[in-house]
Amino acid sequence: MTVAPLAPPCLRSKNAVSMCYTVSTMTNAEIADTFGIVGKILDLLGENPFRVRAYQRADQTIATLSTELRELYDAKGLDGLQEIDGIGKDLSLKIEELLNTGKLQYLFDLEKQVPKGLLDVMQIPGMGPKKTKFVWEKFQVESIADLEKLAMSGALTTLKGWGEKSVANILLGIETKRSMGGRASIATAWQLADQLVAMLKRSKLCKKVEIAGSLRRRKETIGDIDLLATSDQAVEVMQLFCTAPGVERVLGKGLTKSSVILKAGIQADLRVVEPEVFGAALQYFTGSKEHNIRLRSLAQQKGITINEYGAFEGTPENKGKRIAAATEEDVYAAVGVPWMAPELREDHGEIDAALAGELPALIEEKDLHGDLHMHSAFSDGSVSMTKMAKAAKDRGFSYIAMTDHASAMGMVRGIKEGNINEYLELVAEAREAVPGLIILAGAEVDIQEDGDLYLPDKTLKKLDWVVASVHNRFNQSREQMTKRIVTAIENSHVRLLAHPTTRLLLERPGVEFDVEAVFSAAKKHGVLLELNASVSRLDLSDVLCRRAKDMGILLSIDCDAHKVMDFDYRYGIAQARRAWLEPKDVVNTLPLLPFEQWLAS
Ligand code: DGT
Ligand code: CA
Ligand code: CA
Ligand code: ZN
Repeated sequence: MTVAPLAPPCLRSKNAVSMCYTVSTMTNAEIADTFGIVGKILDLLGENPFRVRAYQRADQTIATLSTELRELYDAKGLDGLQEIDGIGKDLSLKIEELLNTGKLQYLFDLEKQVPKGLLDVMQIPGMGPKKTKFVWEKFQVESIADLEKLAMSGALTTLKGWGEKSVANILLGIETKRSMGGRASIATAWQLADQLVAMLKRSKLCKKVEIAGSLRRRKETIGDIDLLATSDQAVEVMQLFCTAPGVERVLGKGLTKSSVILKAGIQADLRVVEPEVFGAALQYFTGSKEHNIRLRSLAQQKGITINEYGAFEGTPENKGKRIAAATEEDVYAAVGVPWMAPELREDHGEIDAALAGELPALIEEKDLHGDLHMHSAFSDGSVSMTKMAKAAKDRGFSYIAMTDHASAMGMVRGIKEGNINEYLELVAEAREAVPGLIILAGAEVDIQEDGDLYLPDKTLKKLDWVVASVHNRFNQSREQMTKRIVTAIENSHVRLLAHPTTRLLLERPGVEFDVEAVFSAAKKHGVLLELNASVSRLDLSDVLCRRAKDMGILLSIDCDAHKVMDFDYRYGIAQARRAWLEPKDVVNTLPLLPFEQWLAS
């Protein structure tokens, strides 16, 4: 085994004699992924479920951590790492090894025990570790292609525990994975981009560094990362970028533009431009393409040409005079359009709105005053209600709803008819322990197959706040699913429909229902629709949130937190802004008193 160097070799240039960058050998995203893979292999090998779970949790926790492990480790060593939820001695040592060497011996040893493609196989919905192990041992399946061939051959349908329907689902899963292929979640891309930006800034080689492209527009999935910089040492910048620790291979290295594939599998492009045209370049490379086309055609009507070098009178080929380029504001102003937030730039009517002076006053994270959907250890959360409540108060909230699961599914814990009083007592304890925070006693109740809720009305009546959501039987017909959800909305106790489509970002498409029918029912019965801000869901999508807003339906932006670190609203707020949401469209922007009035109304 070759050991990676502790830090990349110092880069030297004639006017930077002592330039040496200390950079982390691995990003949080890469370390999280490493643990995720370990968890999957252990699962496949039939290891102790607690160990499997420990790695899965470490994956999730680290992927959403707001501090860099490198910084934490440099500041406080192993102790600092162990302060993170779910990171004990063993995992902290593994993080240390990854930070210092970029590798994990334990994973090498595990990888020898399974074919690589099996990990992809296990990610196909319906192919849990047991089934994956089965097709591996019985049919020598070692890749998705093998699995597809096997499923198509019909050999599986006759087996016990498989059946035609589940095989059809597996084939659908393979198809879905293929069609979603090639894009990364915003969380992954954002973290990797921030790393690259930080490295470029630390180098002192660049004056300005900005994220552009779909990531600046905060799309939920990202095709590739686009970075833009100004520098008078472009050659050194290109060298630094192409040898960054997260780089797997270099696709192209030029004087002012380079493209690399990161170890995480995402492409990143960096362009260095002249400072005088930075605004024009930022506007151009932020896109979207459709927005730019619309802006350019508007410019054309005024005899102006816009490209990545600026706005020109006439055409640049005619030596037209450059009238704007330094800032984005200047470029838009040259066409008579007010600047607008990147999240709006999708050619969804934003240029007309800007011209009419009717751009939305987009919601910001600081507008939120509460959260109406979260879990404690009473169901599948990892900490007590009091701990969750304290964390909510610490982040400045004045009210929350505690909404542990009430579900018939495999979950041992959670709210049942028989333990509701015990649950309410715990809420009372949390209220006492965290004065100054209003805690609604709530539940996230399963919508059963026929639309009935898992808890009877007499139990629901004891709660302050009822959230309803679909957690199983995703394959019902569109008609059945519509009826199922509408029936739940009609239950007078229900206040919020959580993660309405049930989709998992990049993993599972949402269920099918008649959006008009469900949204109209929500409006009619005053039921809130959720923008579930958990980055694994981001449900409703931007398009559906905007539809809800346009129909005059109130939304609630909730983290669906299962642990303290889940209170991260970045992605949900980004999604809300892409949906043109303003504070008035979102119920949990209400300060406490108006919220209480709304609740009572
Ligand atoms: P992605 O990477 O698929 O998530 O989406 P974007 O929007 O980041 O697309 P990308 O990386 O191909 O290009 C970045 C921006 O550069 C894009 O939003 C607008 C601009 N751009 C790229 N190619 C073209 C083009 O052919 N025409 C125009 N008008 N703009 C382009
Ligand atoms: Ca891009
Ligand atoms: Ca690109
Ligand atoms: Zn939940």
